[in-house]
Amino acid sequence: MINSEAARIFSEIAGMLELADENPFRVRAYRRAAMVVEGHPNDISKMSKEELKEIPGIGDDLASKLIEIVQTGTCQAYEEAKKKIPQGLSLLLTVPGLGPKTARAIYEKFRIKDIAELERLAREHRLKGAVPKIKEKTEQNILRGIGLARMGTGRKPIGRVLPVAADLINTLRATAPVKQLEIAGSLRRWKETIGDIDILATSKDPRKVMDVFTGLPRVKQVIAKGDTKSTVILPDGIQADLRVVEEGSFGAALCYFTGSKEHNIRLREMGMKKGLKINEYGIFDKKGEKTGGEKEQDVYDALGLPFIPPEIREDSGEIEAALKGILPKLVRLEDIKGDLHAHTKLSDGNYSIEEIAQAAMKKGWSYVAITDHSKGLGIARGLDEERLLEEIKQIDAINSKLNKLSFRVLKGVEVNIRTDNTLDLPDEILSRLDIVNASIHSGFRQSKETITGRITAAMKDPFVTTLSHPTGRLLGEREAYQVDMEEVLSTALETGTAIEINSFPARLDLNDTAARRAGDMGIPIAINTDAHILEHFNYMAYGVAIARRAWLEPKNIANTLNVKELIELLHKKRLISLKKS
Ligand code: DGT
Ligand code: CA
Ligand code: CA
Ligand code: ZN
Repeated sequence: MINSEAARIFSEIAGMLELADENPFRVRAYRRAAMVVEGHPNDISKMSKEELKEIPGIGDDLASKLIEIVQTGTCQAYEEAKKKIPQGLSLLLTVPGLGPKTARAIYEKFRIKDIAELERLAREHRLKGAVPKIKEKTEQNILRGIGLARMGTGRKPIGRVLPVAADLINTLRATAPVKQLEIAGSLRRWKETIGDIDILATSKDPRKVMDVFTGLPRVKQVIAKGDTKSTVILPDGIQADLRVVEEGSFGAALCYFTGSKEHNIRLREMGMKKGLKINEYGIFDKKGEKTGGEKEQDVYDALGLPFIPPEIREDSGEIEAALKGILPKLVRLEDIKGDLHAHTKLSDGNYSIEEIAQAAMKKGWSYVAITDHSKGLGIARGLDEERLLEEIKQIDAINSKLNKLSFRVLKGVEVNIRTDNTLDLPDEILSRLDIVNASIHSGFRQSKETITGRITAAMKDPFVTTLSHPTGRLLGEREAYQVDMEEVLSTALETGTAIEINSFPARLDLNDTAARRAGDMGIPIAINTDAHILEHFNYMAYGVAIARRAWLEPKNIANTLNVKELIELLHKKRLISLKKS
């Protein structure tokens, strides 16, 4: 998210001002701003200046700088501050945990030119003793900081990369002489983490395209610049490749650079068996004559295959299915009829039930479930029985107003699964709800047996309709807790509980492989956004992409049903348990 990038810039500015012995109040203002921006739950790139100014510690000036950072990836104040201190020193300030005074002392002693040099000095214990106040512990901290900074240049969660790529595409379309322009690579396949952005273009003036691309203000570093291919580093350490290809090769190149590599290799082998050479330039017959390559479909046509959607090009059975004519009809965003997981300002969301309903209607959906947290989640102002009953009343009132619009607000809750296997609210109240999402928010470090036991116990409750974010992972932040997925899935099947694909970009939980397994087993899957602000409804696209990567069709997805069918499906277990008792 851009928040962490903005926070990093502010904290570097603070460090540089401090070194320049500037007004300590300004230094502190930047430090504080870095902290609140980092911790802010909303994406600052989605906020207006007025909204930014409402953040404590952000005044008019800092709000303008945030907008500048969102738009250009940097701000004037940062660039100017950097000019005032030596480059080696400003590099040292980017190492997390290395304070400005220590950085200056190290710089003055060693005149370091790059981070690798600092790493070597710390590893060889040459800082200790040479620079006052540096002890062995400080050296260890520096090494840890360097490691952290490196992690920032590794694979990135798709939610952090896609908005950057979309922005880049828009800018290139507006400012570079391009004809066709497409995203390829893992991003087009919607992999959950992205190594780098791959963009393909056609143009009458490839050189000019390269000039524009490498000269964009948000480009932090140009790694390579050629006549038809360039590589740059964008804010947040995101790397992007741009290639300009011949129009007659665009389709073949798009197929090649979309990958995956494994999928490409299969296509090339199949081509060879037919006496065809298939590469990024096109399709060539035995005589070496080009027979196609302008359109991506040319490649599949040459092999007698239907179009294979990018999301499943992983050589995990898609070629065989295509040959047999049994490719899945993957679920599309348009198939989704509503969202079964959203938070209002009664718990930790930012909007009212009405505002959420209006936003869901605008998406073209016919229902949305209000699922605030239950009381156990104190930090999220979780609802107790009394406040939940009050919310139910409000929803009833809103629904009677919305009746004519054939839109329904579903009554729900995100009930906490406690560490002792019980649910946070009694069945009497759960039974009054349409949607009960059960989820784990505590005890992440418990054993696999314990956590699996908690989840399966929750699913055995007749009123729990859905298991939410089943593994609790936060991409790049927190590992999944230990859980026996196979047992969770078989319990879901036995009890008739739906499993969620949580679309929040940091979660994407279930992931594609587990979701594919769930679909194969015939478990109903709910693709939910877990919206806390209205813009989060846009995250549905990520969840749908995970479902597509999991080979799921509309029939696998509970929230492609209309509201009546949906409730019938999710309440089947209630009827069964009623009959039993
Ligand atoms: P990433 O960037 O690690 O998330 O994953 P990709 O799939 O975007 O990989 P990348 O950027 O290295 O290359 C883009 C595509 O180019 C890749 O999906 C397939 C194609 N490609 C790259 N190297 C090779 C190769 O050695 N052989 C074949 N057949 N295709 C390749
Ligand atoms: Ca890539
Ligand atoms: Ca690449
Ligand atoms: Zn939630």
